Amino acid sequence: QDLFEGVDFYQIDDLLTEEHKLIRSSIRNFVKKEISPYIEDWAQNAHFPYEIVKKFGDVGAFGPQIPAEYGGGGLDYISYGLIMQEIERGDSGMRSTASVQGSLVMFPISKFGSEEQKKKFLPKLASGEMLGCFGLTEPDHGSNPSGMKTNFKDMGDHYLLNGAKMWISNSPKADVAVVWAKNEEGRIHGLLVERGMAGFSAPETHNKWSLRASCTGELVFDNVKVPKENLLPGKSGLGAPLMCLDSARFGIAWGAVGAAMDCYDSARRYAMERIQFDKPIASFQLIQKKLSEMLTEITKAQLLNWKLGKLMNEGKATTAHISLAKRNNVAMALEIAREARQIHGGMGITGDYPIMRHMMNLESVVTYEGTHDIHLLILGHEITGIAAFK
Ligand code: TGC
Ligand code: FAD
Repeated sequence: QDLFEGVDFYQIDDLLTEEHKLIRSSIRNFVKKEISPYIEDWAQNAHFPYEIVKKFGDVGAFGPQIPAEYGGGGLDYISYGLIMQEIERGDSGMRSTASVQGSLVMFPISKFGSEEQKKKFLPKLASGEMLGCFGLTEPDHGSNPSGMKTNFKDMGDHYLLNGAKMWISNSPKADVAVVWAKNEEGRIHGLLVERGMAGFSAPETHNKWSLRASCTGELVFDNVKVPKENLLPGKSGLGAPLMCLDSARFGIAWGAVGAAMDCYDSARRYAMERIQFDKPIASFQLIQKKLSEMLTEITKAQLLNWKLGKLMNEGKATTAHISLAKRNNVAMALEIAREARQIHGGMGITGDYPIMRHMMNLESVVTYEGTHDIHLLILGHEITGIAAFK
């Protein structure tokens, strides 16, 4: 049974509007009803529950921060963050499905798409009638996407796309893929590649120990004829996908707090109930230390997120601001998951508690959307003006 009520030690709720709290409570209820009762089974069975896509659309989880004009939610970034936080409290893989759709598929179409592309794709992506994915990473180019090999040639009346992407969330089930590829001059552009185009396939990646309820796959392009009207006209260069990542990484900074809260909540309950040496284990100082540190770190991360949300709303957030929060909060959540696992003792490795699932999920979250160390180097670049990546 999902008894979670939220973590708000510093009355951070006072910083939220009534609308923020309403949105959070509607998504919290959604997670209690539609995700928490089933997630352990889905994850154990490596099952992506495709029916969740329509349900996410109905509850407004797809593109809440996208302008309302084409079906987005028209909400601010704090609302978006709260939605990601609540979904990831349920499961990081479920949050992946929602954040890829909103920040990595709807965002680029909304920012860089033509009027026709917006009309064709955004309402269906928002409602969950369509699922999308985002193809940047390649087998040989993960942290360094600028080296990508996927390319397209101008054939007069269409483009010819070749190459492959790897580790793509949602790809096996996606109706449309936002694919980043180089033209003949080596300039990166976004192309909308649709399911069913000849030469395009999206095989699933199996045997993951992490994000087991999310479907991950490849994108393979073998002489795919892409209509010219499927090129995103509004922006080219690596800056275009990196702008999308700013939005998605922001959502992850909030999502990680959700996963951390769930681990903390479960550990606190368990510590109060589990008797050893004739006392609840919560009586022991070492357990109290773990719980106190968890609450401290969650509270710090909540404040970080709230202020980052304000900066996003004001258009003042930089990539480095976002890197700091994504890096800090995901590492914090992973540490809390590990400590919570200790508090649960042997029970912590079972599916009776959410801990091990969160812990394994967070091993992906700490790597995708820029690894822990890449975000450190983004901050190092900001501090010194020297890019240490290359
Ligand atoms: P760099 O030289 O720094 O930048 C290239 C060009 O982009 C411009 N730029 C930006 N523009 C807009 N917004 C931003 N945030 C921007 N950041 C950079 C920059 O000004 C430059 O423009 P120009 O005109 O001079 O060309 O690029 P670099 O090649 O040195 O790379 C920097 C680095 C390493 C930080 C970057 O490549 C990086 O972030 N790497 C990590 C890759 C990554 O995060 N991949 C994520 C893939 S998607 C994913 O994981 C989804 S998981 C989703 C889920 O399931 O939830
Ligand atoms: P690498 O880049 O090979 O890095 C390996 C190690 O080397 C890391 O520790 C890294 O920090 C370190 N390293 C690399 N360069 C440097 C450097 N200059 N200095 C110091 N250390 C360095 N991608 C998408 O495009 N779309 C998706 O939807 C998507 N979903 C994903 C879902 C899952 C489950 C996973 C696991 C990944 C997903 N990714 C996606 C890919 C993800 O973004 C990449 O895994 C990530 O960017 C790292 O790339 P890589 O795995 O190739 O690791």
